[in-house]
Amino acid sequence: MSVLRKIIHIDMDAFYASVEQRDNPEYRGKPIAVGGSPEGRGGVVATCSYEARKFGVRSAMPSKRAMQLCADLIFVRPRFAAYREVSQHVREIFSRYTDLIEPLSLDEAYLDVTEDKQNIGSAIAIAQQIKQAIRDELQLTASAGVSVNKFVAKIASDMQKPDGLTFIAPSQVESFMENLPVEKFFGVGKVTADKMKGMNLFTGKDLKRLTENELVQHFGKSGRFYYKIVRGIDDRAVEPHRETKSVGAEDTFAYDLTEIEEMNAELDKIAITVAARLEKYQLKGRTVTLKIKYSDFKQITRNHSLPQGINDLPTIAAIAKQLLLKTEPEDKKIRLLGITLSNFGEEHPPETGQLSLF
Ligand code: DCP
Ligand code: MG
Repeated sequence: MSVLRKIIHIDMDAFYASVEQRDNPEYRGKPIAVGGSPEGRGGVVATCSYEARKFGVRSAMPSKRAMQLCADLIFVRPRFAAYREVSQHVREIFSRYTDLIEPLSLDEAYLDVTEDKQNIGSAIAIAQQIKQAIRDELQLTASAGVSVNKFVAKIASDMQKPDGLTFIAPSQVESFMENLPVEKFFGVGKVTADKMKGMNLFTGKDLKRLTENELVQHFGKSGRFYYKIVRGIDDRAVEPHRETKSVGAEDTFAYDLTEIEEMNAELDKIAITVAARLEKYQLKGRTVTLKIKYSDFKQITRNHSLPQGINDLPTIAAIAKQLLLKTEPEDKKIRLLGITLSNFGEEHPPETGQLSLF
């Protein structure tokens, strides 16, 4: 039998906004939004302080809408270099306890502390120490989730934000999963959630009534994952060297699309999500891939590569629409569209005076 693992998920609180409030005392206690100003073209909020969240302001919200919700909102230009520096320091703190660190973005990582470097033994104690070090050394707060697998640890870290620490004991995992609303399940988007609710499936407990075959029948390949996860089984390892190879988003439509205008409008929406994710991961991709699934489930992809990496919304949306035009789009009904960016590697070899190592 395998040993139960000890997994921690750490996520910084209101990350960009907290760094700005730390470095600019005049912003403390005030509603601030980091990201595009309402005057700027296509500005969206990257994130906002907890003071701004009270008004309903959220990540990825158009800045104009944010201003309507909170008239006193202060817009702050992002300083990515500062966020990267904090992120590196936080990772250095993690490495005092384990080398099994899987960063998901600048402000988020999984840690496997089943065996820790300092023989502390308690994952809760390690999470407390990490939070304390982040507070002492960086004057910032983070929230932690502690459990036996990645899935539960990640949901747990979000439960008592900000400055939270949530432990889900092995004996609680099963009931925790039973009480979880279906939209919290990994990979369940709006369309799938609505479909589940239409079948009277609202929580993990409801999903548990279905056999694995039934879940696959209704929800495709993901059904297999739902079957396991709802029973608290998530064997995914914490992978320290996993590189992000692609960033994308897709949408399945409640009804099939037949008009090019509708398709373009959907691509504009999907491009917003993709651009926000690229921003979050601080990546620029040189290849844009459009994915189309037709009403007969046949799927095609088309891609276009550029000499330089891009991450801006207008370019992503424009290329996706050009790719769509090459597919004679109005010939067949479309049920899903997706946009992915990849090819993130260095455009030029880094300019260092060092000898190449290979
Ligand atoms: N981010 C972004 N665009 C988004 C979402 C996030 O640019 N659509 C950036 C800004 C965030 C950072 O990534 O500060 C981390 O994202 P989180 O989702 O963890 O959000 P926060 O850390 O800001 O808030 P929370 O306290 O809810 O974790
Ligand atoms: Mg965060």
